[in-house]
Amino acid sequence: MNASAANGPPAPRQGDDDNNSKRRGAGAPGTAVITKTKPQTKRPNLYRVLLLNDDYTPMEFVVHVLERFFNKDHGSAHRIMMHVHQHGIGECGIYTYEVAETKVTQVMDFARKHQHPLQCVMEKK
Ligand code: TYC
Repeated sequence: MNASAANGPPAPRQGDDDNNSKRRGAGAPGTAVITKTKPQTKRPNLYRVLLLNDDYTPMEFVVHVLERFFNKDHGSAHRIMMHVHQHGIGECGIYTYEVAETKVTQVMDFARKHQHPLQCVMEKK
């Protein structure tokens, strides 16, 4: 058995050109920086914000919520409210995670403040 096999590779000596770690960075002879070729446009995860039906929240309150927090015009807000009323659940909008979370919190806080049981949730698309 030779010395290298028993003890691992020999430690590089100061001034030993090819094994000197001080010369291993970009720009050292015989090295190159690998250039990324992948486009840096990653699509964000998107989340649906949904309203749930209940028997107590007034229809006009739900329409107001859709206008106020989801920027719907009165006609669109009324149509979405009626969809939720008839089908039990409906989509208010699609947003990135933090925006969706903020909408849900705003709607839940506003409903609680007015003592309505309206529920708003988000789900990953
Ligand atoms: N079902 C409610 C009523 O008849 C209206 C309603 C619609 C409530 C949509 C919640 O998300 C909702 N007053």
